[in-house]
Amino acid sequence: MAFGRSSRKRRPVEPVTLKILVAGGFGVGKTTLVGAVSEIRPLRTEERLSEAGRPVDDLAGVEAKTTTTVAMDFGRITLREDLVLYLFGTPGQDRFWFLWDELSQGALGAVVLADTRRLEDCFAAVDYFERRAIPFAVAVNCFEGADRFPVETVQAALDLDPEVPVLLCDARDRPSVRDVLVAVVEHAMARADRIREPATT
Ligand SMILES: Nc1nc2c(ncn2[C@@H]2O[C@H](COP(=O)(O)OP(=O)(O)OP(=O)(O)O)[C@@H](O)[C@H]2O)c(=O)[nH]1
Ligand SMILES: [Mg+2]
Repeated sequence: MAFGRSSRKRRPVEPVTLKILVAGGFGVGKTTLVGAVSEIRPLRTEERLSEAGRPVDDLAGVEAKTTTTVAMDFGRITLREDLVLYLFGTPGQDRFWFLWDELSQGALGAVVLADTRRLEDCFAAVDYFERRAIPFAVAVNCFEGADRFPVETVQAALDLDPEVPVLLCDARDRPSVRDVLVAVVEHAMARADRIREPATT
């Protein structure tokens, strides 16, 4: 039989693919995070920061930054043999808000990256996901020189529901980013389970 032997081999697992957004304020490290974990060469849409944008592009804390995302970042990570995440990094600047609705279509969950030196920059992302009931985790990108706060302080400052995971991370570090992504997926799955099986009283 022509295909006899190969048909006895273990069938490759068809992985579940999930879409995760990576959001947060301007220059908080979204593009860096996607690039750190992606197993494919990440798609980037970077443009050079221009003199014209200087009054609105606040570079405090990220003075070395020379480019900004104008559409999205895209990357992929296999969390398990049967679970692949597609990562969509959003543009950080307010003038690109109109892209968010498009990018968030079909997303399982989101990472909101935060920088404790300018925590208010992530308020808009937190509001966006809360309003649309998209599960998210907050990841504090620990830049050198930024004060370290316990996760409880960040949770309180952002007025988050207690079940929203808050983690400290380094957006440049693959294992650290992986932990954040696992937290988002677990949180989203747990919430989906709760919705499917409402508590019986
Ligand atoms: N020290 C330090 N620098 C970082 C870290 N993450 C990002 N950076 C730097 O901070 C700057 C901003 O990073 P990006 O990844 O471009 O930020 P972004 O959120 O994609 O920015 P926009 O798309 O413009 O909103 C870059 O110069 C990075 O090299 C970090 O964890 N620590
Ligand atoms: Mg970016």
